[in-house]
Amino acid sequence: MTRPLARVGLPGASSRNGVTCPYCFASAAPQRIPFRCRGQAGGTLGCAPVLDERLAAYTGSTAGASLPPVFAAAGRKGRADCPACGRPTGNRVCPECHNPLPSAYCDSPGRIVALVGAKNAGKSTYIAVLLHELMNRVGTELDASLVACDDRTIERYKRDFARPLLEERRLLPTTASAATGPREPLVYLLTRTRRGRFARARNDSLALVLFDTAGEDLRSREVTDLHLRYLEAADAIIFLVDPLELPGARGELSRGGEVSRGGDPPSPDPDSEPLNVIARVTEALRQRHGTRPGDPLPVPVAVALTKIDVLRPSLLRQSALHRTRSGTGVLDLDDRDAVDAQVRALLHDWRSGQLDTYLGQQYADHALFGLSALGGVPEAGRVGAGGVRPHRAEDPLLWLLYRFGLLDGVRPGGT
Ligand SMILES: Nc1nc2c(ncn2[C@@H]2O[C@H](COP(=O)(O)OP(=O)(O)O)[C@@H](O)[C@H]2O)c(=O)[nH]1
Ligand SMILES: [Mg+2]
Ligand SMILES: [Zn+2]
Ligand SMILES: [Zn+2]
Repeated sequence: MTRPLARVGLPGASSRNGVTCPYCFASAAPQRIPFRCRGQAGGTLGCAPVLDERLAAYTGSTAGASLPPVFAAAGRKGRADCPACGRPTGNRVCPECHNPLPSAYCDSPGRIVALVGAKNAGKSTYIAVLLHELMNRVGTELDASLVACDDRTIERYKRDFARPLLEERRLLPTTASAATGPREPLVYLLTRTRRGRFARARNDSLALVLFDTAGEDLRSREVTDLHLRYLEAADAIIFLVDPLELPGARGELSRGGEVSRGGDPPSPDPDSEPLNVIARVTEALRQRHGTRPGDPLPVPVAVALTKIDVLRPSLLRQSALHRTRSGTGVLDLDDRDAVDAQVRALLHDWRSGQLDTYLGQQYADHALFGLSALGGVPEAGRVGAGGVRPHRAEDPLLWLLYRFGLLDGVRPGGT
């Protein structure tokens, strides 16, 4: 059913003592992370830019790779003086690929969230909408900032995600295969300020590393090692499932849902079946964790049914999925349980209970979600008339924040 993955011999990838680079997934001991001179930023007389060959090799282009030099130094409190110009800097970079490593990330490493799903599951749309929600409504609610870690992420988010979908309301083009498409992830740092019991504010950070990769690519030999390393390095997974791909779900579609499929036959490719995609990811994770096949993996997995707007209204009425999330700045655990139970019931009704069973066997902790990134059925390649109106898109991330101790859980029912 699943095919064995080529073993990726990346020294250090399995070590969790160091900082894992969210770009190339190399691991470095915190004291061995080099610095980049601040150069002439802020009108100081620092070093002039030079071509950074490691960064150019990573991005595959010399554009944007002329930067002040990188130097190794022990540093003190995350700062060091450039040996060439003497100016202090706090900018740190990955020793392998020279991409920036934000200091908040170096201080609290080990929280890489990976997003996975078969082709057409709704990944690109979800990335566009989730990031927008985090930068706006949800970010405000959580007292959290979402900051791109590099300029390429800012540009690509605008050009490939936000502008077409959110401004021009066009559906996003199908993601190119990893063999030809962009091989770089979008990298963000989500930082949340929390006030502790003794009123001391503390910032906690999480790296959101989003590869817009088709799950099918994971099977093929031409896929870059990078994608396997990505999965191996993940500390949490958001797994997106298109309910229209589940065998028993078709009867539950509202008419609009059927129209939106455009009469497409279901995908004949067994590699894009949700269970097979998650099984390939599971194998990659096992490589890193070195667990025995019978032992559950410690990585939390959020499994979300996307496009729930296509389900018949009668199915959603009075359901937990249909409600809007309650609570602000906290995770409502009663609501979480209700949604989890409802999605589990749907999976079983749709002859997809195996997916739930498999996850329960393989992972110590998995949670089920239902969401809609668009909030309505698209028509003729465009977002529906009401615009993009996400429903519960942030839920999987809130749960992961809760699991990482960045968000409190409450039971309004009081149990
Ligand atoms: N009804 C509905 N359709 C969606 C939603 N999100 C995505 N889609 C549809 O699913 C298609 C594939 O989405 P996309 O994000 O490109 O999937 P990817 O291949 O996983 O990146 C889109 O073109 C839309 O037609 C949603 O929230 N609701
Ligand atoms: Mg895509
Ligand atoms: Zn790196
Ligand atoms: Zn310098």
